[in-house]
Amino acid sequence: MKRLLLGLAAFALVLALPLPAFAGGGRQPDDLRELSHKLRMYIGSAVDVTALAEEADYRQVLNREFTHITAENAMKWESVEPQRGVYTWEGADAIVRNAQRNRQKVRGHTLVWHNQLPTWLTEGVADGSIDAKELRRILRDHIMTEAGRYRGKIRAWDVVNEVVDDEGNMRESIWLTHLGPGYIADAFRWAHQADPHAKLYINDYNLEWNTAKIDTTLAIVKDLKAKRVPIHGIGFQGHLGIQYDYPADFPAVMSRFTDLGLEAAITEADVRMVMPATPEKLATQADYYQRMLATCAANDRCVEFTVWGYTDRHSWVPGWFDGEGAANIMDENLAPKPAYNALLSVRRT
Ligand code: 9MR
Repeated sequence: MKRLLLGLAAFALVLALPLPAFAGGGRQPDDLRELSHKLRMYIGSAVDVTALAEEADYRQVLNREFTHITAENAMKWESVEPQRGVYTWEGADAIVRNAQRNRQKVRGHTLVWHNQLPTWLTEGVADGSIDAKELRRILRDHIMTEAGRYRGKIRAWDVVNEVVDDEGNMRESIWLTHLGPGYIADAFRWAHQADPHAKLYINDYNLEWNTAKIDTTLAIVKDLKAKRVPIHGIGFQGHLGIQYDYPADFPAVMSRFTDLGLEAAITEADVRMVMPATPEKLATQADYYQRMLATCAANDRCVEFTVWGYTDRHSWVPGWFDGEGAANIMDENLAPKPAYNALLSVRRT
């Protein structure tokens, strides 16, 4: 009897101890690569091609921590074909090679966008020297050439990026204006022809919460599927800021897309703040990051969580939002911030 009581007391003591944060699989993972394996999903980062070439510490942490990468700029049209017919693949090739050496999958970003187009193209369209028929041929060639070059080396392509505006209209772009809305289906078909095994995505920002954009994007996906166009994935960029409420409906929004049979990815996560950073702001940022990753981990069809750069040393945020910054999970010296540790505590639910 005494033994039984002692046993019960010991059991009660065990119950009273705080559970480790990573309750599902015992101890918390040591780094994001281990977390990626435990969650059975890819954890990625955007890559700055200059930093990859010139900063050994940046390269080392990138290759240690991540199981997926996206070229931040090196695969965009202006980077790969700055003059008509003159291709500059060096940056994109270096990123793909580095990924292969380090057992990282690659997200191709991006085949069709309204930004970072080469000037020969935008000026040619503006001055009428490139007409609609030629423009369509140019777009086809671009997709076939780039997706073809990396055939078999890209897990997923952002085929079209940001094609819906914040009011929920089809975005005004040279593509919509000159080719009509059918350019989207064309782009997916061409990409599939060029690389039949790549998962083909539509990708956008504010899609975590903007209902007008969500509804239009859902309508586009349904229309493409009805026409048997090869579309496989929905990308939520995940550019958040702590001065705004966290988009609490995000899990439900993601399900509306995955219920259509798409896979999902969070493709460009970062969480900016008005500077200076304080411990409170960094704690809020950590919470936002954790909730984004948890949203992906809770959805069986969400396969990838990628941050838009992993260090505050290289971030698009200060250059775009006056007075804002500190959006990434490591600081400028590559020391983990609270957000990094918060990610490590996420588990599958
Ligand atoms: O991070 C990219 C930055 O270096 C470029 O100057 C910018 C140009 O438009 O594009 C940034 O990346 C964007 C991405 O390609 C698409 N979604 C929004 C990202 C942040 O602007």
